[in-house]
Amino acid sequence: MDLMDQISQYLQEGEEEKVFELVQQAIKQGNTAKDILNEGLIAGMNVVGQRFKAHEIFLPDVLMAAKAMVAGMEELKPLLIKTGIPSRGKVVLGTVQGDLHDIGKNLVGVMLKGAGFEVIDLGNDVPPEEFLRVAHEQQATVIGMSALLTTTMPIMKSVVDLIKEKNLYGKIKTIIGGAPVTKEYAQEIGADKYSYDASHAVESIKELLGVN
Ligand code: B1M
Repeated sequence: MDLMDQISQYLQEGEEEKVFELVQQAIKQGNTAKDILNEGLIAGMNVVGQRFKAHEIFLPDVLMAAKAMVAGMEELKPLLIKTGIPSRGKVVLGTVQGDLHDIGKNLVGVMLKGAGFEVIDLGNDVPPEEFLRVAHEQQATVIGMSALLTTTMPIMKSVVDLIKEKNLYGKIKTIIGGAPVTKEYAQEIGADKYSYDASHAVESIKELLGVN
């Protein structure tokens, strides 16, 4: 089995230490952070999602896999974040209210920092007003929202509606993402951008802010 498949396999089994070690090994062997992330960690997590949906595994298994994913991501962080780049803009980031899934959101944060953006990460379960309050306080021009549950997606609309209500539409831009979110949904609720993954989110935010 190749190293990426092993990372994926151990992640599926929730073997945190093994994933950590193998990611270190993959880095030493010269694999790129992007490949380790996509072909190892995310590939493994996708299988976990499918097996959970099919009731082949249960919530504690998903939690263990998530912990293994976080362990692997910790090793990749320094490779994804370059230091000393002047700030290209401020982004307020969070997983919306009622939603505790933060792995994808954290990845978006890491990639944004890597691209030189200042990220104010509000964590998960973030109420609409909190996104607005912090964006206003910090004079951030972009709000990034993540949702992994179909039931929490409407909170994204609440944030956009609140922006409109406060006459800040166009001044504060929004970008949304997460597994159930689509481009069509972004258009429907009036979000400025939708991104399907963390790298694409960086490109979209650059477009929103007119930086390259
Ligand atoms: Co849960 N979960 N989960 N879960 N979980 C899903 C989302 C689910 C699809 C699993 C399934 O049934 N197949 C399902 C949702 C069904 C639905 O609504 N359609 C589900 C469910 C049902 C639940 C619970 C309700 C289970 C229960 O309690 N019975 C519960 C809800 C808790 C809550 O939030 N209130 C729950 C709990 C959990 C854990 C806590 C165990 C754990 C989360 C741990 C954590 O995040 N710290 C967990 C996990 C790990 C998953 C799966 C397996 C994996 C999610 C993940 O981290 N993927 C997930 C299945 C799946 O998505 N395939 C599932 C890896 C991550 C890198 O991808 O987050 O998609 P993702 O991020 C991507 C893109 O989406 C994008 O970039 C990232 C990649 O580069 N992206 C953005 C994300 N945010 C973005 C923001 C952007 C731009 C791009 O701009 C700002």
